[in-house]
This record gives sequence, C-alpha cells and structure tokens, in this order.
Amino acid sequence: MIDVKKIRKDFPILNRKVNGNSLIYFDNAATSQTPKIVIDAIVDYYSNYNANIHRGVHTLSQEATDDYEQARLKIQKHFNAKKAHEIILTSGTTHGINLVATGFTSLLKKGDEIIVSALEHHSNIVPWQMLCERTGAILKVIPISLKGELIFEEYEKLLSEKTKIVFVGHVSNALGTINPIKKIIKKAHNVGAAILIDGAQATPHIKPDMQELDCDFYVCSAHKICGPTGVGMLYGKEEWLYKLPPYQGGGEMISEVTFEKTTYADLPHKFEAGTPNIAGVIAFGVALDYMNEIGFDNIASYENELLDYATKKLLEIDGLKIYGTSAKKTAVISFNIEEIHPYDIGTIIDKLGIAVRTGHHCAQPIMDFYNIPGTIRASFTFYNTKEEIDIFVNAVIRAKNMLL
Ligand code: 7TS
Repeated sequence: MIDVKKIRKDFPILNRKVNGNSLIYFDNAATSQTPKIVIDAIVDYYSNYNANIHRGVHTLSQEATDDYEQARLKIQKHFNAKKAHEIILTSGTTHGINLVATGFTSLLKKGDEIIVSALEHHSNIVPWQMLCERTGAILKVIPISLKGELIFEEYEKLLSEKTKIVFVGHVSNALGTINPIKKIIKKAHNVGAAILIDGAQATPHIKPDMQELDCDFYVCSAHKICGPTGVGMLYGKEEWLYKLPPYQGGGEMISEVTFEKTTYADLPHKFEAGTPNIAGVIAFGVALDYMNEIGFDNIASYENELLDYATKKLLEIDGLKIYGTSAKKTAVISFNIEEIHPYDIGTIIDKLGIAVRTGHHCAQPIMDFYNIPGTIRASFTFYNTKEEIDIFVNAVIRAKNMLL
C-alpha cells in the first residue's frame, strides 16, 4: 500500500506554485522529481567529502571512493547482475547506448543486420543508424499494431543468422507499452544475436532482473527513478564487456600508458574514463534505496489505479483519442482532442500549474505511424493522486472549450 500523503512530504518541489496554482507534475516520463533524501546525499557529498575517486590516499578521496563503489553494489543488487563489474556507470541511457553502438563498429561487417523496434526513442534509433553508416550493416524495423504493440510474428520473420544485434525498449516512452522483452531476448539468442534493452521508461515502474531476463545489455537513467540528472547505468554481460573496446580514452581507464602502447584497465574502469559524476552516482544509489523502501510492487499497483482512473475520465471527453492502448502499459497516457494542436492544450494547462509533455516525445516514427504531429502526454507516478487527475481533466476540458 502507498501512503501518498506521507510520500508527497518527501518531495520539496511538490509544494511549489506554478502560475499561482499548486504544481501538478504529470511529466514523470521525462524526468521524475527528487526526494529530499536524494538531494541531501548530494549536499552531504559536496559539503563533507568532495574529492576525486580511485586516486588519492587521503581520507576524503577514500570516503568518496567507498561511497561511489557502494553505490555500484547497490545498483548491482537492485538489477540482480551477477557481478559488480558488469555495472558501468554512465551519464545516462543515451551514453550507455552510444557506448555499445560505437563498440560494435569493429564487430560488424557490410551486410550484417541489426533490428530495432518502431517504438523506440530517438536515442535508441540514431546511434544504430550511425553504426550502420560506419559499417554497412542494415537496419531492420519491427513494426507496431494500431494498439501500439510490437508485432511479434514480424519480429520473428526479421530474425536470421545475419542478425547481429537487436535493440528494443522495455517500455515505450510515447505510448507506455510494456514489451514482452523476455520472449524478445530469447528469440534474439536463438539466432545468436546480442540484445540491448533500453530500460529508461521501465525502471521507474519495474525492477528488472538481469539474470532472469538474460539480456546482453540493459541501460537506464537515474533521473527517471528519483535520482539526479547526468547519471545512469549500463549493464553488460561480462563476456560482452570484455569483447567491446573502450568507448572513450582518458584517465582511470588504463592499466599502463606509454607512447608505444597503452593497456586498458579491467572492468568496469575500462569504460569509465575521466572523473565521473561522483555525487550523482552516490545519489543514484540512495534513490534506489528510497524506491525499494516503497516497493516496486506497491508502486506498480498504485500507478495502475491512477492509469485506469485517468483513462476512464479522459475518455469521457468528446473527441479525445488515446494513442497506445496495449493491455500492458505503464502509467502514460498520450492523447489528442480532435484537430487541436497538442502544444496549445499544453500551454493552457501550464497556466493552471499542470506540467505535461507535448510534441513528438523524441519518437517521431511513432507519430508518423499515427499520422499526427504529436500528442499530449500525461505520465503519472507514485506521488500523484486522483485529486490531481480530476483537476487535470477539468483543465483539459477548459482548454478544449477555449480552443474549439
Ligand atoms: N530511451 C527512452 C525510452 C527514453 O524515454 C529516454 C528519455 C531516453 C532513452 C533518453 O534518456 P536520457 O536520460 O539519456 O536523456 N525520454 C524522455 C521523454 O520521454 N521525455 O523526455 C525525455
């Protein structure tokens, strides 16, 4: 059970006013808000033990290193990775995907095939297109149905011994569709392909188990899971992380450097060149503790309640159409009302203190599929309430009446 009143007290930002109204924050799929305990961890780091890690013998450096590595262990435990060095700390999902896509350059040849889904965020499309340009590999796309679900039989048809890697999102950011990734991973492995799962939208709602899923790579961003921006995780199976070359060269990723030859550090440091976002990583660990304390099962069931409630209420509005009607969805509702431009509704309801995202949500191929310029996207999380949904629905009705 979620004690939402108590939880809301953990988030200082929820007390603020926007344009004279209490903030209603329904843009959680873009970034989630930050509980005080996470903000405090960042303040504590900079106030008390700010130092570079893995290099100093002095006390501050040792304390910072300990907490940074403790955070890695927390992340390993949360995702149930077999080994701590399979957790690479990144600046976010985009960084993790680019690291893998760049690494595959030397592993692909002309005519190899890579498969991506039509539900992806641009950051899980563009790096693979760039990889194709570098290698001559061919990009194949799994199509979607009108409900916004991947068409599994089409995926099966695309797979062959030419397939080298598959990239699929766990959850669609624009529609909320939860993909059957376990089945998708198994099929990719049946043809000997590697598979990367973009978990940016799943990790705020679901606790994925790396060993159970058996994926080769899994990426996510802390800022969608109550953590800070500029931090994320790339999980990679040990055997793949050994195979991939380093992404960036620099300090901390080397074993020995001479002008003749440099040897690389062991995992995970081989992929962590330069000074990382130390406070951010420590705060990421605290954010996961916070979410686990509430419990992902509790979060999912409460969010489902909000999703059902809001869906029902919104559908009572004449002319409103919801995009993405998969049976398995996270608490994301993408919609339009007749021909009204999403931006116009977004702007009006912002005046009433309500934050939603409008536009193509960095998923233009999905918008093209539905032949629309974009949608209004409301995304809920465990600190939102049915009362907020009521205010939101009334605001949408008000905006509709002004615009039509
Ligand atoms: N993949 C998915 C599925 C996403 O939803 C996002 C961000 C990213 C990758 C990129 O994450 P980043 O942390 O590296 O930027 N999605 C959104 C969104 O839906 N609205 O704003 C950002």
